[in-house]
Amino acid sequence: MVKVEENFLYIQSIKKQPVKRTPVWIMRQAGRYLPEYMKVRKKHDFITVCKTPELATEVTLQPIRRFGFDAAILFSDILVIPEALGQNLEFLENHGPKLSPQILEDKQIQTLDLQDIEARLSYVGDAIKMITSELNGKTPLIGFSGSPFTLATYMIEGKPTRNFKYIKKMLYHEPGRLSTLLEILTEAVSRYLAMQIEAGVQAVQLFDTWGGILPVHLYEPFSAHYMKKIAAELKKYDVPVTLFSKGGIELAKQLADSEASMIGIDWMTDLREAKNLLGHKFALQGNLDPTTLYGSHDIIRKEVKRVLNVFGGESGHVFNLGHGILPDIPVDNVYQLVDVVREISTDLHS
Ligand code: 1CP
Repeated sequence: MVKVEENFLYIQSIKKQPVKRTPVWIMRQAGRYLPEYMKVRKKHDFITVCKTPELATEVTLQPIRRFGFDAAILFSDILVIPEALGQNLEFLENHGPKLSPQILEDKQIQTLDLQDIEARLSYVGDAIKMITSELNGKTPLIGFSGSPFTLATYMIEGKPTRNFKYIKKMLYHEPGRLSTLLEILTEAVSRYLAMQIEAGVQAVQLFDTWGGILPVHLYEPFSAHYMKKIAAELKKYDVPVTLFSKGGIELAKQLADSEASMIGIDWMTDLREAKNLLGHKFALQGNLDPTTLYGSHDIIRKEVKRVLNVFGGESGHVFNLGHGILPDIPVDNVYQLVDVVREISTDLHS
């Protein structure tokens, strides 16, 4: 069993223990808005960074060194699972990820190979060991995966899309085929996250970036159901699980009967309403609108205050953005964000 450090602010707040201030980290904190990340990327392509433990360690630590965030997140991508299952993965400069061939027919689903998936992803375990050794008990490391539904969108569409035509066609015309794929992905994700926990991550997060394209009544059977299965599967490890869904309170509500410790709240949702509906059972993470970070320091202060006031001096909140940081955010504004979260939340907790 992996020992969870009791002195991590991030873990204490998830457990609703008293905290001296609100912990803060930001989704996509390692990435293109950081000049030191771009320096690494000038020399190495994205997949090479993910697959080389020394490089993955370096970029995971970059935002920790700069901002002293209260949690680090493993540098990797959700699409390493489809690749490990047998799809071909490329990241085309300025066009985003491409998976081929698209998964459209039963026979393509049958070629997906769950056997030895941990071995094909062993570079992730190696990176985790190196990162936790560098962090040396000072900052917890969060492992992650995409949710089965979000992974399925990329596997079926093959590339980023606006209308999700292929997966929605499958959803309505071949729902059994989509469920078969989601079952395979549920096993892959559960085993992958168990491997990450055994390698040393102190928490895990499931990103359901695209669950919000489902009509509300289909969110439970095609996305929430599988996320809950994974959270239940990981219960045996003493490690907090966060479920992040993007698509408003109606989706977050459908995670209420899960065995997760924390629910990630997107920027479209009223955090106060989320707290009223979910806060008695879960810690909440979020939910500053990422575009606030284009604003002046005064606007950032005002909006951070609004988010922090929802919890006041209570524990059970991890400050984050309501989705990933955008690549052209000025670094200076991230310093302002971290400073004001620390200053205001210290006052609220004193
Ligand atoms: O340098 C580059 O050009 C690559 C840009 C990049 C980065 C920095 C991609 C390609 N992925 C990542 C890292 C990443 N991805 C992390 C770790 C870094 C950190 O958080 O500090 C994480 C947690 C992810 C997760 C991820 N990848 C998600 C879920 C979270 C979210 O933001 O919604 C998704 C949907 C992806 C797919 C993906 N990977 C990369 C891109 C550009 C995309 C989005 C494609 C699209 O628009 O649909």
